[in-house]
Amino acid sequence: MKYSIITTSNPQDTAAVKIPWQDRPAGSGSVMWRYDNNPIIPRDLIPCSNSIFNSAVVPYKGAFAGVFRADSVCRNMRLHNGRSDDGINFQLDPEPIKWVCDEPEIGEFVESYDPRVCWIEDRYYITWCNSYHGYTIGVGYTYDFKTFYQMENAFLPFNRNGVLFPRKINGKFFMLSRPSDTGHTPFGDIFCSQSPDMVHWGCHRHVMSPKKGKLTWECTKIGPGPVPIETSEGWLMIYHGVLTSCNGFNYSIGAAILDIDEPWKVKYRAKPYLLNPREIYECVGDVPNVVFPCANIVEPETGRMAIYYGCADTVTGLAFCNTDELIDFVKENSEL
Ligand code: BMA
Repeated sequence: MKYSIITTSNPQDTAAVKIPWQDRPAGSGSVMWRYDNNPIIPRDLIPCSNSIFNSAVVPYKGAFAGVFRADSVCRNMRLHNGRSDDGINFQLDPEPIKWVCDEPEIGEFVESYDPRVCWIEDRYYITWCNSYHGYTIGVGYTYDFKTFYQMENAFLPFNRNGVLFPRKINGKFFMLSRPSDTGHTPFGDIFCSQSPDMVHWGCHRHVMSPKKGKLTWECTKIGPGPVPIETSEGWLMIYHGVLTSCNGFNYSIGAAILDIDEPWKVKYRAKPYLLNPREIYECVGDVPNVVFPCANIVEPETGRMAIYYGCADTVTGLAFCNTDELIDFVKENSEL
C-alpha cells in the first residue's frame, strides 16, 4: 500500500473477518462503486419496520454487529441491534434496543436515529441523533452488543450527526457534529468538540462549511458520515453534502482529509462527490435522492473499504473503494 492505515475499528475484531468486497466493475472509472446486489437490507426486514437505513456496522468477534435505524410503520424512529455472518445479510432484533440508564431524565427519549458505532480503547461507543426537547447527540456504549448503556447527551439541542474519532487525541475524546435547527435544517457546518470523559464536551472548533457561492453538490449543508479513518496522510473523513434542487434536498457522499493532531484543520477536500443518488433505490423511496453514509469497514493490509449507506431514507446499500485510491483522489481533486 502507498499510505498506511493506522486506526480503524477494534484491531482483533477487524483481523478476524473477511470484509465484504467486490472489485470495481469493468469499465468503471469511479473512485467508489456500488455492490451489485444492492440494497442489502430491505425496508421490511422486521415485522414493525417501514424502512431500515442510515445504520452502522462493525466487525465483531469473527462476524459483524451493528446498530440500525428502523423507522416503524407508525413512523417512530428507533435503534435496533443486528448481526451478520458476512456483513451483507443481516438479522435484526424485532424490538428496539432498551438502554440501561441511571438517569431517568435522559433515558426517557421518544425518538432516536442515524447511529454511528465507534471502537475506542475497550468498548464500542454508539452516538445517534436523540430527542431531548429537540434533537441532539445521544451517547452510549456496549461491550457485547447485548447490553447497551446510555450516557449523558453530548450537546444541547439542536445537533445531528455526532461522529466520534476512534482514539483519543492529545488525551481527549473528539467528536464531529453538525449543529442544526428544529426542522429539516437548510444550513449546516461540521464542527469538532473535545471531552476529557465522554460526558463534558467543549473546545468547539469549526471544521468545514458547505461550498457556497455557486451550485455545488454540497452547497446547502454538510455533515460527518462514518467514523474517520486514521491514515499516514491524516484523518480520512467521509461525509454527506446536500444541494437544494428545484425538487428539494439531494444528498451525496464526499471526502476530506483532516490534520491528525488538530482535526478541525482541513488538509484536503475533494471537489467532486464520490457517490450521488442515481440508482432507482437511491432516487425512489420515502425521501427521494438520498445517499447517506454512516459506517465503513477497512482492511488495513489491503486498504479495501466497505461503506454502508442509507438509500432514499428507505433501505440500506453497500459501496466499496480502495483507501489508497480514495486518498489520491481527495489530494488530486482538492479544493479547500
Ligand atoms: C437528515 C436526517 C437523515 C436523513 C436525511 C434525508 O436531516 O433526517 O436521517 O437521511 O435528512 O432525509
